[in-house]
Amino acid sequence: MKALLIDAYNPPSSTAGAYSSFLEPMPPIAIAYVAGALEAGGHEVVFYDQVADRGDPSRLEATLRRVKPDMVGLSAVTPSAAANFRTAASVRRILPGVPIVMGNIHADIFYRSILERGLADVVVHGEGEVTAVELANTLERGGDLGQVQGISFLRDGEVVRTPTRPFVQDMDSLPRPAWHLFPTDGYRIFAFARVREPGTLINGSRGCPYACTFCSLKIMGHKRRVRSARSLVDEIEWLHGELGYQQVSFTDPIFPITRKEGMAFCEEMVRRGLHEKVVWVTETRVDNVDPELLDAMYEAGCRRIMYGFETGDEHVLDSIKKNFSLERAREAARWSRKAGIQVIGFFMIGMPHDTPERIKSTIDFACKTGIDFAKFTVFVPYPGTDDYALLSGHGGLGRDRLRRGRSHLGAVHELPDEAERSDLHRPSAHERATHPAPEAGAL
Ligand code: B12
Ligand code: SF4
Repeated sequence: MKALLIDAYNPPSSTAGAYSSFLEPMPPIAIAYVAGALEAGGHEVVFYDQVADRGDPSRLEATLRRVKPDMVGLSAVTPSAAANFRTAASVRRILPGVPIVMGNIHADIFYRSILERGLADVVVHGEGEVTAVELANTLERGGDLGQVQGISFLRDGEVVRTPTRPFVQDMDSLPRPAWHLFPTDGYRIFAFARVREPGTLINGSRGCPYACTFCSLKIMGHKRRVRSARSLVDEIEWLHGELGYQQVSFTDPIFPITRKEGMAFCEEMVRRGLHEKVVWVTETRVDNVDPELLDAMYEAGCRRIMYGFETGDEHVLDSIKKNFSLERAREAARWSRKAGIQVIGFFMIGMPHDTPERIKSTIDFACKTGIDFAKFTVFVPYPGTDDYALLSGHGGLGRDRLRRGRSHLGAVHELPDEAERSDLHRPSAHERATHPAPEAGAL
């Protein structure tokens, strides 16, 4: 069948406000993975970048009429949900009989209302590759959707959810993301992670064994599943050799997680000489690095590490269950910079146990820890997290607020302690003042 996958246009002002100019179209890796799987499964895939057309409704309509898809796929995280719903409604109006399939975190959680409101015909839960192919095969032959694991759909007006599909265990067996369908010069990596251009994203592992209270990444499970160094470096070789990319950015919540895994990847990069051709950046935890591993990472081409420090206050750190100490965070930053790797610090302002004093400690920590760039975002209690449950139970969270402020622009919740919501906005002004861009031209 012919599947049309759409990256829905989410106006940058709705996710980044005053920082909109930093948001350029970024590689849609979820869609690229689903596209790769569908192609490998024998289906034709067309990708429509609604972002490039800045949501122009006439271009969407022209594309739908030209492509005449048998199925349309959309990908909804919470901040992009409204945009996906708008696009879904247009697809429904223009091509009423064509099934709309929606995946990703927001669809996974709110599948019931999405189906009942007619915003999708099928919601894909969890990891999408195997399910997308089975679903396409089933739709093509007019088979029984009830036989496809890991989906929800409406039958006679009732929501039916099929049994959960087990996660893919052999990560090397996944087809590559279909980057060949996406223009190499059509996207840019987030400014703080951009070292060399063109760059794209790479996924080295899925799942996370930690349980931070603010984290909504449960969609890929608790058990971490890892690709082999060989498979990863094969992909980097392809991205560089055939598609011309000069940088890859890991999308994993944590990469590497162990020294063994990190060393194996670094050795393979050096063995194939790719360390001299491609730079890479990654996000990991401060308690997963040590000086020897960091030296090896630099040698293998790693130029920036993003650490989720989150806060500069020990009490808040404990309350969000990060399970490391501020001292360890300082050490990791020092070791990384000593190895020659720039440090990007992620911080959240306004977590449930924050107070004005604790927020000040976070800003102090960011200023004094010797990191290269600090990114402050206003904490958002995403659906599906412990913090969402906590704040909803508290009466401190209105759904209307979540709808308005879900993208780290403004607080959507009341803090149990004495901080005012306005306190949560100030630190973003510090961001560029105290932390110039890591490299000239990066921002
Ligand atoms: C890479 C990434 C991006 C990339 C690509 C996103 C994409 N959609 O492909 C870019 C840079 C574009 C991006 C942008 C944003 N992101 Co982002 N991103 C990530 C990141 C780091 C990795 C995601 C990843 O590894 N994907 C790999 C693929 C394989 O997994 P997946 O995305 O879950 O997709 C699978 C399934 O969900 C499913 N699936 C997904 N979509 C579909 C569609 C169909 C049709 C089917 C069948 C299946 C399916 O199948 C896929 C393959 O298995 C995550 C954090 C993390 N470490 O996971 C944040 C994260 C997903 N992003 C987040 C946010 C907030 C944003 C932005 C709003 C940031 C901003 N302020 O602009 C924007 C919104 C994007 C938009 N569309 O408007 C939040 C979402 C929070 C939430 N609960 O909703 C996360 C969780 C980070 C965080 N902790 O805050 N992001
Ligand atoms: S924030 Fe990172 S370390 Fe914590 S649970 Fe989420 S993915 Fe894991």
